[in-house]
Amino acid sequence: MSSELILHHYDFSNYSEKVRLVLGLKGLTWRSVEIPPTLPKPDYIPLTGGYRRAPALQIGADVFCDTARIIEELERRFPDPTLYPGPDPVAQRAFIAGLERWTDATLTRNTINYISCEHADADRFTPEFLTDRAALLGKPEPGLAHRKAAAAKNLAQLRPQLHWISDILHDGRTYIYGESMSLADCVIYHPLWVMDQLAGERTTIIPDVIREWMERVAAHGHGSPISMTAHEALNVAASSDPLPVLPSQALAGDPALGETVSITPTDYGRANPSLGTLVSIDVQRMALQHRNALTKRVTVHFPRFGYSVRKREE
Ligand SMILES: N[C@@H](CCC(=O)N[C@@H](CS)C(=O)NCC(=O)O)C(=O)O
Repeated sequence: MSSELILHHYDFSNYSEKVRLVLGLKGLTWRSVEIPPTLPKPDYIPLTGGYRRAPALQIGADVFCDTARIIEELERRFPDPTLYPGPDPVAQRAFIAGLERWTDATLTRNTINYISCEHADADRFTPEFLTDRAALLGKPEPGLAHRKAAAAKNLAQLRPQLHWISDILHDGRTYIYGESMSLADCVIYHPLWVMDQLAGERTTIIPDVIREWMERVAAHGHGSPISMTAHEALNVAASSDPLPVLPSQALAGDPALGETVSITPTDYGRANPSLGTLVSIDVQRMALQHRNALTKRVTVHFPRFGYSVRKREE
C-alpha cells in the first residue's frame, strides 16, 4: 500500500503554490504530477470523480481536494514542524481559516483580475486559456475597452489590501506571526505570487516591505518533489485500497451514508461536481467513493466549507 504524497498540480496555479509552500515548510518529499490548466483533464478527473480544480493530493487510493482539506491532512500526518506555531494553536488555526477566506476569495480575485486585464497580452493568456476560464467563471470574455476599466477597478480594490499586508509587516517582523513561518504566510503569499507568474514579469505594484517578506517565505522552498507521470499515479490508485473512512456525524438535511451524491463547489467550477457514494460526513468534512476502470475504488475527500452535497437520483 503506497503512502507516498502525490500532488496533482501545475506550475502557475496559485492554490497549488499554497500547498507547495506547506510541503516546503514541513520539509517533505513528494511526487509531482503535472496536470493541464484547462479542460479536458482525462488523467485527473478519473481520480477525483469529476472535480476539475487544482490541486489535489493523492495518497494511495485516497484523493484530497481543495487546499483546506489537503493542508488539514498534511498537518495531521506531519505535525512537526507545525503550521500553527503560536501559543494557542487551536485559536491560531481558526484565525488563519478566517484569514484564508479573505485571501482565497477577495484578494485572489482582485490580483488575478487586475493582472489579466493589465497584462492581457502576456503569453500565458492564450485564447484557449481565456475561453476555458470564461466558461469556468460563467462570464463573457472581456473586450479591450472593458479590460482597461476592469484593471483600474481591481487595482482600486487591491491597494487597500496591500496596505493591510504592509501594516502587518511594518514593525520589521520576519513572518506574519513573528519569528516562525506559519500557514498565515502561505495563505497571504500565493495570491500575490501569482501576479508575476501570469504577467511573466515582476509586478511593480507590490511594495518593497511585502517583496522582502515574500523572499523570506519563498526561501523555505517546496520540499523535495520527484516527478511522476499521470499514468503512474492512476496505477497507484488502482493497486491501493482506500483507507478506513472517518466516523460520521451528519447534520439535519444531509444525504444518508450509502446514497449516491454529488459534491459541488459553491463558488466556481460548479459544472464539474464529484459523483459517488457518500461514505463519511461531519461538520467540517465529507467524502465519497467512486470506482472506474482506471482507478478501481477511490475515496475523494472535501471540506464542508465551500462545497454542497446533494443526493442524486440514479
Ligand atoms: N478552493 C479551491 C480553489 C482551487 C482553484 O480554483 N484552483 C484553480 C487553479 S489555481 C483552478 O482549478 N482553476 C481551474 C483549473 O485549473 O481547471 C482550493 O482551495 O483548492
